[in-house]
Amino acid sequence: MNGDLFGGKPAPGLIFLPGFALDDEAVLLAAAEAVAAASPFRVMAVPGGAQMSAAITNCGAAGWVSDRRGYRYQTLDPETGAAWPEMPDVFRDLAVRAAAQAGFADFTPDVCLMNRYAPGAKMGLHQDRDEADFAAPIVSVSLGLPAVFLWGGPKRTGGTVKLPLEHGDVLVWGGTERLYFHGIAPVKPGTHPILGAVRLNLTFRCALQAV
Ligand SMILES: O=C(O)CCC(=O)C(=O)O
Ligand SMILES: [Mn+2]
Repeated sequence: MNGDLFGGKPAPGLIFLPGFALDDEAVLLAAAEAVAAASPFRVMAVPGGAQMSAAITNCGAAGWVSDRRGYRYQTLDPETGAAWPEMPDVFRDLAVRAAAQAGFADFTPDVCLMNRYAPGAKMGLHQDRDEADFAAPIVSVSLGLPAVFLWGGPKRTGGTVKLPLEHGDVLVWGGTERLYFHGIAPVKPGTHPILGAVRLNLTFRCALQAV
């Protein structure tokens, strides 16, 4: 499936499902809007004090948050003081199907982080390592403006391969690559026919429970 994706360069462990979310785009976007109406997108600070460039919100059993004290999951939205919105069924179903298609049959995510990028916004190379369960994979859904996914390796150094992502594409990674570094290059200016000048990413993980 990964074939010639990277112009012949291998991207072991990264499973690319082009257009996998397209059939569900309308229900996914309606559900995302409902989540954001209850727990609005906000820009969080990172431990060094700088602001993240993507705005975020969450749904599910807990939400990923960042502030000067560090990164963590918490069951209450610090902005509303209430529980994060429940994960919409259409979100969970899509993530379960994508993971199964990628070879992870028993994945049931308990959290979904939503990242909203305006043109120019990016996400530096990082590992997803705040979850209790690294046995579970990560499912990442791209909607709206295109972006370039940077796929590294187990160390921050060593370079990245660049994967262009379009509206409806889904990535899955796990197993020995679960902690590989990855990021998003600055989003180019543009207008998506449905979302406008926005890239929306849905990242599904098992943060609290074992699969
Ligand atoms: O926006 C993306 O595609 C990646 C997001 C990501 O890596 C994260 O939220 O940890
Ligand atoms: Mn990540």
